[in-house]
Amino acid sequence: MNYKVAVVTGASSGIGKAIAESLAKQNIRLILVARRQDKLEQLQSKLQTPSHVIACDITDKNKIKAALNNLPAEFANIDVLINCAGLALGLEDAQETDWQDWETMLNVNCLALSYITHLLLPGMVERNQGHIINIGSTAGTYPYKGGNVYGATKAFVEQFTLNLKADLLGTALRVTNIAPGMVGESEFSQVRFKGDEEKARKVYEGLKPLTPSDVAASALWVLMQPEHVNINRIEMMPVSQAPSNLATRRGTD
Ligand code: 8X3
Repeated sequence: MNYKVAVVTGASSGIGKAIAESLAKQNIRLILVARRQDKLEQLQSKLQTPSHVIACDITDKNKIKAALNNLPAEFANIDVLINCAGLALGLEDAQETDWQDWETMLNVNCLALSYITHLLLPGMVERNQGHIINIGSTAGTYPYKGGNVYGATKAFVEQFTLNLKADLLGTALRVTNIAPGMVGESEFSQVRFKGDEEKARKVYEGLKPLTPSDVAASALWVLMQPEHVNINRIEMMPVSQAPSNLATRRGTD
Protein backbone atom coordinates (compact mmCIF):
# COMPACT_ATOMS: atom_id res chain seq x y z
CA MET A 1 0.00 0.00 0.00
CA ASN A 2 1.28 3.45 -0.95
CA TYR A 3 -0.33 5.37 1.88
CA LYS A 4 1.94 6.75 4.59
CA VAL A 5 -0.10 8.63 7.22
CA ALA A 6 -3.66 7.88 8.35
CA VAL A 7 -5.96 9.78 10.68
CA VAL A 8 -8.46 7.58 12.49
CA THR A 9 -11.23 9.33 14.43
CA GLY A 10 -13.01 7.39 17.12
CA ALA A 11 -9.79 5.41 17.58
CA SER A 12 -10.22 4.71 21.30
CA SER A 13 -12.64 1.81 20.90
CA GLY A 14 -14.73 -0.37 18.61
CA ILE A 15 -14.37 -0.06 14.85
CA GLY A 16 -11.93 2.87 15.01
CA LYS A 17 -9.59 0.98 17.31
CA ALA A 18 -9.78 -2.16 15.17
CA ILE A 19 -8.98 -0.14 12.04
CA ALA A 20 -6.03 1.54 13.78
CA GLU A 21 -4.70 -1.86 14.88
CA SER A 22 -5.06 -3.25 11.40
CA LEU A 23 -3.40 -0.23 9.70
CA ALA A 24 -0.51 -0.38 12.17
CA LYS A 25 0.43 -3.74 10.67
CA GLN A 26 0.68 -2.08 7.24
CA ASN A 27 3.44 0.25 8.29
CA ILE A 28 1.29 3.37 8.09
CA ARG A 29 1.96 6.14 10.61
CA LEU A 30 -1.19 6.81 12.59
CA ILE A 31 -2.86 9.86 14.05
CA LEU A 32 -5.27 8.62 16.68
CA VAL A 33 -8.17 10.94 17.49
CA ALA A 34 -10.72 10.49 20.27
CA ARG A 35 -11.73 12.15 23.52
CA ARG A 36 -10.15 9.71 25.98
CA GLN A 37 -6.42 10.27 26.22
CA ASP A 38 -5.80 7.24 28.49
CA LYS A 39 -7.43 4.86 26.00
CA LEU A 40 -5.51 6.37 23.09
CA GLU A 41 -2.22 6.09 24.95
CA GLN A 42 -2.99 2.48 25.86
CA LEU A 43 -3.59 1.75 22.19
CA GLN A 44 -0.52 3.72 21.15
CA SER A 45 1.69 1.65 23.46
CA LYS A 46 0.60 -1.54 21.67
CA LEU A 47 0.96 -0.40 18.07
CA GLN A 48 3.97 -1.47 16.03
CA THR A 49 3.98 1.76 14.06
CA PRO A 50 4.75 5.41 14.96
CA SER A 51 1.61 7.15 16.14
CA HIS A 52 0.49 10.57 17.31
CA VAL A 53 -2.35 11.06 19.78
CA ILE A 54 -4.91 13.86 19.53
CA ALA A 55 -7.13 13.66 22.60
CA CYS A 56 -9.93 16.00 21.66
CA ASP A 57 -13.67 16.23 21.24
CA ILE A 58 -14.00 16.36 17.46
CA THR A 59 -16.91 18.77 17.72
CA ASP A 60 -14.45 21.34 19.12
CA LYS A 61 -13.52 22.93 15.80
CA ASN A 62 -10.78 25.20 17.16
CA LYS A 63 -9.00 22.39 18.98
CA ILE A 64 -9.18 19.92 16.13
CA LYS A 65 -8.03 22.53 13.64
CA ALA A 66 -5.08 23.56 15.83
CA ALA A 67 -4.10 19.92 16.39
CA LEU A 68 -4.23 18.96 12.72
CA ASN A 69 -2.46 22.11 11.58
CA ASN A 70 0.44 21.63 14.00
CA LEU A 71 1.46 18.04 13.45
CA PRO A 72 5.01 16.77 13.82
CA ALA A 73 6.59 16.78 10.34
CA GLU A 74 6.49 13.00 9.92
CA PHE A 75 2.69 13.05 10.40
CA ALA A 76 1.91 16.17 8.38
CA ASN A 77 1.26 14.66 4.94
CA ILE A 78 -1.95 12.85 5.71
CA ASP A 79 -3.19 10.62 2.93
CA VAL A 80 -5.82 8.49 4.63
CA LEU A 81 -8.75 9.75 6.66
CA ILE A 82 -10.95 7.23 8.42
CA ASN A 83 -14.01 9.06 9.70
CA CYS A 84 -15.13 6.59 12.29
CA ALA A 85 -16.19 8.72 15.27
CA GLY A 86 -19.96 8.59 15.52
CA LEU A 87 -22.74 7.58 17.83
CA ALA A 88 -26.39 6.73 18.23
CA LEU A 89 -28.29 8.11 21.21
CA GLY A 90 -31.64 6.64 22.21
CA LEU A 91 -34.12 4.38 20.47
CA GLU A 92 -37.30 6.24 21.34
CA ASP A 93 -39.88 7.34 18.82
CA ALA A 94 -39.11 10.79 17.45
CA GLN A 95 -41.79 12.52 19.48
CA GLU A 96 -40.30 11.20 22.73
CA THR A 97 -36.64 11.97 22.17
CA ASP A 98 -34.41 14.57 23.77
CA TRP A 99 -33.49 17.39 21.45
CA GLN A 100 -30.00 17.33 22.95
CA ASP A 101 -29.49 13.74 21.73
CA TRP A 102 -30.41 14.74 18.18
CA GLU A 103 -28.11 17.72 18.32
CA THR A 104 -25.20 15.61 19.58
CA MET A 105 -25.66 13.04 16.81
CA LEU A 106 -25.87 15.75 14.16
CA ASN A 107 -22.81 17.50 15.59
CA VAL A 108 -20.62 14.39 15.73
CA ASN A 109 -21.89 12.24 12.86
CA CYS A 110 -22.39 15.04 10.32
CA LEU A 111 -20.75 18.32 11.28
CA ALA A 112 -17.52 17.06 12.85
CA LEU A 113 -17.07 14.48 10.09
CA SER A 114 -17.53 17.18 7.45
CA TYR A 115 -15.28 19.61 9.28
CA ILE A 116 -12.32 17.22 9.53
CA THR A 117 -12.82 16.22 5.90
CA HIS A 118 -12.88 19.89 4.90
CA LEU A 119 -9.67 20.52 6.84
CA LEU A 120 -7.75 17.63 5.27
CA LEU A 121 -9.03 17.64 1.69
CA PRO A 122 -6.96 20.55 0.32
CA GLY A 123 -3.66 18.89 1.32
CA MET A 124 -4.73 15.56 -0.15
CA VAL A 125 -5.76 17.22 -3.41
CA GLU A 126 -2.55 19.24 -3.57
CA ARG A 127 -0.47 16.07 -3.16
CA ASN A 128 -2.92 14.22 -5.40
CA GLN A 129 -2.98 11.29 -3.02
CA GLY A 130 -5.61 10.33 -0.52
CA HIS A 131 -8.39 8.03 0.55
CA ILE A 132 -11.31 8.98 2.75
CA ILE A 133 -13.26 6.16 4.32
CA ASN A 134 -16.44 7.15 6.11
CA ILE A 135 -18.06 4.70 8.45
CA GLY A 136 -21.77 4.92 7.74
CA SER A 137 -24.43 2.43 8.72
CA THR A 138 -27.16 0.26 7.27
CA ALA A 139 -29.37 2.63 9.30
CA GLY A 140 -28.60 5.23 6.62
CA THR A 141 -30.44 3.13 4.04
CA TYR A 142 -33.04 1.08 5.93
CA PRO A 143 -35.31 2.90 8.36
CA TYR A 144 -36.27 1.32 11.66
CA LYS A 145 -38.40 2.40 14.56
CA GLY A 146 -36.40 4.65 16.85
CA GLY A 147 -33.68 5.16 14.22
CA ASN A 148 -34.94 8.67 13.40
CA VAL A 149 -32.04 11.15 13.48
CA TYR A 150 -29.33 8.49 13.82
CA GLY A 151 -30.40 6.91 10.51
CA ALA A 152 -30.67 10.36 8.94
CA THR A 153 -27.11 11.23 9.95
CA LYS A 154 -25.89 8.03 8.30
CA ALA A 155 -27.86 8.82 5.14
CA PHE A 156 -25.93 12.10 5.18
CA VAL A 157 -22.67 10.13 5.38
CA GLU A 158 -23.67 8.03 2.37
CA GLN A 159 -24.61 11.00 0.19
CA PHE A 160 -21.67 13.11 1.36
CA THR A 161 -19.34 10.28 0.34
CA LEU A 162 -20.83 10.01 -3.14
CA ASN A 163 -20.84 13.78 -3.60
CA LEU A 164 -17.20 14.00 -2.55
CA LYS A 165 -16.43 11.42 -5.20
CA ALA A 166 -18.13 13.64 -7.78
CA ASP A 167 -16.06 16.65 -6.74
CA LEU A 168 -12.82 14.67 -6.69
CA LEU A 169 -13.23 13.31 -10.18
CA GLY A 170 -10.04 14.16 -12.06
CA THR A 171 -7.86 13.64 -8.97
CA ALA A 172 -6.33 10.41 -7.73
CA LEU A 173 -8.28 10.61 -4.48
CA ARG A 174 -10.63 7.82 -3.46
CA VAL A 175 -13.72 7.92 -1.25
CA THR A 176 -15.67 5.08 0.32
CA ASN A 177 -18.63 4.63 2.63
CA ILE A 178 -18.55 1.44 4.69
CA ALA A 179 -22.02 0.83 6.09
CA PRO A 180 -22.17 -1.94 8.69
CA GLY A 181 -25.27 -3.32 10.35
CA MET A 182 -25.13 -4.68 13.89
CA VAL A 183 -21.62 -4.58 15.33
CA GLY A 184 -20.92 -6.14 18.73
CA GLU A 185 -17.79 -5.96 20.90
CA SER A 186 -17.99 -2.18 20.88
CA GLU A 187 -19.46 0.57 23.05
CA PHE A 188 -22.11 1.43 20.44
CA SER A 189 -25.11 0.07 22.35
CA GLN A 190 -23.85 1.10 25.80
CA VAL A 191 -23.60 4.65 24.44
CA ARG A 192 -26.98 4.44 22.71
CA PHE A 193 -28.66 3.30 25.94
CA LYS A 194 -26.60 5.65 28.11
CA GLY A 195 -24.93 2.98 30.19
CA ASP A 196 -27.95 0.66 30.57
CA GLU A 197 -25.99 -2.60 30.24
CA GLU A 198 -29.10 -4.78 30.21
CA LYS A 199 -30.65 -2.96 27.25
CA ALA A 200 -27.29 -2.95 25.48
CA ARG A 201 -26.79 -6.68 25.99
CA LYS A 202 -30.28 -7.52 24.68
CA VAL A 203 -29.51 -5.95 21.29
CA TYR A 204 -27.13 -8.83 20.47
CA GLU A 205 -28.83 -11.56 22.50
CA GLY A 206 -29.05 -14.87 20.65
CA LEU A 207 -27.27 -13.73 17.51
CA LYS A 208 -23.74 -13.28 16.27
CA PRO A 209 -23.17 -9.65 15.30
CA LEU A 210 -20.33 -8.34 13.17
CA THR A 211 -17.18 -7.51 15.10
CA PRO A 212 -15.07 -4.36 14.76
CA SER A 213 -12.41 -6.56 13.13
CA ASP A 214 -14.86 -7.60 10.42
CA VAL A 215 -15.35 -3.94 9.52
CA ALA A 216 -11.61 -3.25 9.77
CA ALA A 217 -10.96 -6.09 7.31
CA SER A 218 -13.26 -4.38 4.82
CA ALA A 219 -11.54 -1.03 5.34
CA LEU A 220 -8.17 -2.65 4.69
CA TRP A 221 -9.48 -4.37 1.56
CA VAL A 222 -10.82 -1.07 0.27
CA LEU A 223 -7.48 0.66 0.84
CA MET A 224 -5.55 -2.15 -0.81
CA GLN A 225 -7.41 -2.04 -4.11
CA PRO A 226 -5.32 -1.10 -7.16
CA GLU A 227 -4.95 2.66 -7.50
CA HIS A 228 -7.50 2.93 -10.33
CA VAL A 229 -10.24 1.20 -8.31
CA ASN A 230 -12.65 3.13 -6.09
CA ILE A 231 -15.05 1.20 -3.91
CA ASN A 232 -17.97 3.61 -3.50
CA ARG A 233 -19.72 1.71 -0.76
CA ILE A 234 -19.70 -1.49 1.19
CA GLU A 235 -22.83 -2.57 2.98
CA MET A 236 -22.35 -5.44 5.39
CA MET A 237 -24.40 -7.10 8.07
CA PRO A 238 -24.30 -10.27 10.13
CA VAL A 239 -25.87 -13.37 8.62
CA SER A 240 -28.45 -13.16 11.38
CA GLN A 241 -29.68 -9.71 10.30
CA ALA A 242 -31.73 -8.79 7.22
CA PRO A 243 -33.11 -5.60 5.71
CA SER A 244 -36.79 -6.48 6.05
CA ASN A 245 -38.27 -3.96 8.39
CA LEU A 246 -41.37 -2.69 6.57
CA ALA A 247 -43.99 -2.05 9.23
CA THR A 248 -47.75 -2.46 9.21
CA ARG A 249 -50.33 -1.45 11.70
CA ARG A 250 -53.61 -3.37 11.68
CA GLY A 251 -56.95 -2.56 13.21
CA THR A 252 -57.11 1.05 12.08
CA ASP A 253 -59.79 0.57 9.35
C1 8X3 B 1 -25.41 0.46 13.57
C2 8X3 B 1 -26.45 -0.34 12.88
O1 8X3 B 1 -28.79 -1.32 13.03
O2 8X3 B 1 -27.68 -0.81 15.11
O3 8X3 B 1 -25.10 1.60 12.88
O4 8X3 B 1 -28.50 0.97 13.74
S1 8X3 B 1 -27.91 -0.36 13.75
